Amino acid sequence: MSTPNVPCGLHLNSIDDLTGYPVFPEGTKSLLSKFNTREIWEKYKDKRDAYNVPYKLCIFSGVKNLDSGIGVYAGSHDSYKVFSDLMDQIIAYYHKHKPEDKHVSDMDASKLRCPPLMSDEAAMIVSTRIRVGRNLEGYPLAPGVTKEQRHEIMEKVVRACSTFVGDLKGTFYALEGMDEKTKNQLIADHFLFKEGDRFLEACGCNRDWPSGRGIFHNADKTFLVWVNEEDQLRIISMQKGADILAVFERLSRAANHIESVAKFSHDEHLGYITSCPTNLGTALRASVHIKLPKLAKRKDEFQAIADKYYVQIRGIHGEHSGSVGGVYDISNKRRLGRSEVQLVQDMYNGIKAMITREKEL
Ligand code: ADP
Ligand code: CIR
Repeated sequence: MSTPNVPCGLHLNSIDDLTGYPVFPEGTKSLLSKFNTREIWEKYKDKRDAYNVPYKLCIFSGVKNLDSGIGVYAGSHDSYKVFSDLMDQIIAYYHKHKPEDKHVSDMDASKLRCPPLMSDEAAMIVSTRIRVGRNLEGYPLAPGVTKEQRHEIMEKVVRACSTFVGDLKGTFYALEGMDEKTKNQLIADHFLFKEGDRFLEACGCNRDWPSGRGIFHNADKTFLVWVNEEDQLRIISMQKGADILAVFERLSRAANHIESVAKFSHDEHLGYITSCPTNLGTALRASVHIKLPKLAKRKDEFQAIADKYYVQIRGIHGEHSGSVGGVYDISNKRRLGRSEVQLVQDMYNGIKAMITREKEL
């Protein structure tokens, strides 16, 4: 028997309120609203993945937050298989990656073609950051992980990080017990994750906050590892200025080192497994904070260049934030089906084109 309709939106508190087929208001654009047909819903509504994460929880972020772009998080690696009728369509639509396609990684920084920018061009770039998301094999992802598992994961990551040497050597700081001033300063300086993201909140990623979360960083804060946020590891390399090659080289060295002591969740088709389907594959976002005051006034042209070079425009205080003082966050848009090297190259090519246009204007 098919279930009655349930109107989606912020009024829904938990998956227990999702007693019927979620119906979205006119104008909802999320991929969940596009692909969660009644047939798919009926097939999965009472199913759980291998780690006992319910289908309803995987879709609850999009059911609650009508402004979601995607609206779906995976509860574990298995969610991508057991809920494949929905997941495959999202992945094909977002990444143009079909069920038979393979993903190949390449983090060899020497293959990057990014000649240093001229000094007036480099001066437009405030800072450069590249991150990859990773999760450990043998555990559920953030929506499904238990408090105990989160602590186990944190201990494993801390142990791996304690083996770094040279410029990567650093210290781990647990979020639990961190004083407010230190925490707020780390967030303002763009080193630490923000709290209370409502998209993550809705699918259970913020449970038990701040227990089991933390941040490792080296003395210069040019290399950081976030632990147990949206993904179990976010490995981050960042510094002031425009030296993209140095940032990528450090990231690649660090990620390879962690992988040599910890096994990441990965498969041939999806690459590195992440809780958000947009991050699958490389889970890499290479960004610059860049001043483009003139180009930014020409919204359509700015967006057209971004589209042409496969880059995305964000505000400078993280996703869903706005620009401050004409500074934008420009990053690669693609994640899956291209290597890490190619994606950093996308970002370089995109900002090169934007800089050229800004100078003409
Ligand atoms: P991500 O998914 O890559 O972690 P967010 O957009 O949430 O994305 O950004 C996380 C944090 O990293 C934010 O504080 C943001 O300002 C900071 N950040 C991103 N790119 C840069 C950059 N190029 N320079 C400095 N900080 C950055
Ligand atoms: C959405 O669907 O809009 C949110 N769940 C965020 C999607 C972008 N992915 C991400 O930040 N990892």
